[in-house]
Amino acid sequence: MRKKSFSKISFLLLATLFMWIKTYIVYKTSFDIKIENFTQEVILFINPLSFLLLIFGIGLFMKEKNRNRYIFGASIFVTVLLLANMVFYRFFNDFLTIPVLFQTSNMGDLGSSISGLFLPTDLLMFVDIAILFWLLKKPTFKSSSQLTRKERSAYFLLVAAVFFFNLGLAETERPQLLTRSFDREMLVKNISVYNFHIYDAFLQSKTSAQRALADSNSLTEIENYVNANRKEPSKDLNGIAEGRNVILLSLESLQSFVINEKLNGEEITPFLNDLINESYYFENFYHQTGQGKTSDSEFIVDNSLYPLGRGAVYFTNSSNEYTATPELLKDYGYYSTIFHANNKSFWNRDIMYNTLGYDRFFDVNDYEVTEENSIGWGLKDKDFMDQSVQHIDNLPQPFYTRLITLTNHFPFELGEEDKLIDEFDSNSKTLNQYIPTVRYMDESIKHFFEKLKETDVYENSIIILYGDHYGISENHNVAMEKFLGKEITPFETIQLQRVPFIVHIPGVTDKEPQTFSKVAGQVDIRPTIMSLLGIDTSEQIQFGTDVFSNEKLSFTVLRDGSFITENNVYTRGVCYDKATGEEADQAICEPYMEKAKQELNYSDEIIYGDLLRFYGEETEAVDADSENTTTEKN
Ligand code: GP9
Ligand code: MN
Repeated sequence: MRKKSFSKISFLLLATLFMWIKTYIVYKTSFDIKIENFTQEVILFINPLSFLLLIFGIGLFMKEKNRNRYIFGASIFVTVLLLANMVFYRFFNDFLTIPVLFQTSNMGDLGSSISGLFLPTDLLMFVDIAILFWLLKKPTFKSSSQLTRKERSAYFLLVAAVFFFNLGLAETERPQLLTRSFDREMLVKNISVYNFHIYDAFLQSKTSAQRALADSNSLTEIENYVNANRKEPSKDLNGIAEGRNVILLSLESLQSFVINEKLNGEEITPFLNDLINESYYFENFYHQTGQGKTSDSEFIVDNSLYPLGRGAVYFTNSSNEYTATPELLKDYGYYSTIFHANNKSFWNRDIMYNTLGYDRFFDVNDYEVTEENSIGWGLKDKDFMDQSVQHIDNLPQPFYTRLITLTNHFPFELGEEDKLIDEFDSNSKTLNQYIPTVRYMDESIKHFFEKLKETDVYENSIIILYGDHYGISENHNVAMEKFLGKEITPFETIQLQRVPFIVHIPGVTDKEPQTFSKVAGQVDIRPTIMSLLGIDTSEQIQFGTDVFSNEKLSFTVLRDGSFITENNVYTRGVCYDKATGEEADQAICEPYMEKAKQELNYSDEIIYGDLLRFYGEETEAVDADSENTTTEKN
């Protein structure tokens, strides 16, 4: 374009330049995007350009007087979008998706967490906006005339060229980029945070259509897969807890690295360490949650399905058909409840619990909550346990229940009187405070056991404890390195996704406790419970396996597509040797790569297509006309 053309779009170019530099600075300072080589750095640098030129370019269709105002407005919009991602990333280590944005009913309760995430330096994000505002009034930028058609075409041709150059480069670096949609870091790294949002919008419309297009045939392939991978439950333990109550303790943000660990000579989880010596304990057990955090863990535990790659299934698919544990257990006379002292609508729980078949949800209104017995997110865990046991004592038996703790939640606040161990000393306030809140949660679990033992419920129950998801994100790697005394590589990051999984069966595990090192994940919890109760689930569509089964495959896939096997960890496209933590030959991980992707995709298909609504229907069809259906299946 000639010089004159340039002057017509000088304001646009300036706005683009500002936003471009700003985005790159944010990439480098606020997101943890791993760059492995020079090409990747180039891709990261150029990736915001095509989107910015496009969105600002829309102004070129406007009258001169509106054009710069539009560009100014668009700058504010893009800045707010970027800032929203920055703030979200600070805690969740993840980028925003459309379903997450619609989880507005969570926002009100997030109060203390959100305000704690903003930093004074965030205001710097608006420096260029202020400059643009000032320039908006300057005559040099004001009186540029309309672009000719030719000039406009040339402009958009250039935008397209920039975009395809970027995409081409990205595809060579990362083949199949767009089919691995759950790996958001890869997408942002390669096509920019902005184009990622456009892609996310596309996925949103695609998944909305998926339910409408699904029919009972969609389930056949998945059923075949699940049936082919089904394992026999454990021979020794099957039915060992028949007819007993099931009590699940969902332990907020508890990771395995604190188990049997000390700070300044003091155990961080003394009670759990003792309990492990009277229980079955799995030291290589992984959480499999995504953006839905606690609610995702609940979903996995009750359904043995994976949560979604984007958004929280508790919000996006709360009116689906499921065959969750409460529903299955109803046939065996079980009464199902949830205990959680938070607003009932947080994570859309009230709606989802109904869908899953729970009989009763004891929410914040069922607890006596005062200023004295509250901290951070609400009722302190110890008081929560105390009051919950009183309710439990009055439940009809047998029951299936889950207690969801809260005190050990970011920002990990605790009153002086509850600090039973020192804070850690590092540059991360989060990790420092995490240690005493974990210690406090441990104390509250001890209290729970003591109180429960005073009732006649204890002896007739099995108690299963698990960490819901990580508490310390990768943003605190420097502090974690200090704590663990080793470098946090992508391999270690996966190993940090281990959460405790403890199965306590009074009268059984206290006599013969055992620690298992086989690889397992939250998806295995439901089949394990069912097997202990002696309930047959061979008709169910589930992705997990009874952890006590001898046939159980040592394989667990995480929601971002990373997976763990007996000897290896696969993450971010690299295969690692578990024994050394060093890179291993890719071929070793190869056989599991397809399986990992397939499981997640099948589970997604079930949820997006609401396929379980066809389940009974299909079985009936098989009974009525088995020959026909068999032909269809093949
Ligand atoms: C909120 C609690 C915490 O009720 O379960 O949710 P999280 O932020 O951990 O998903
Ligand atoms: Mn949680």
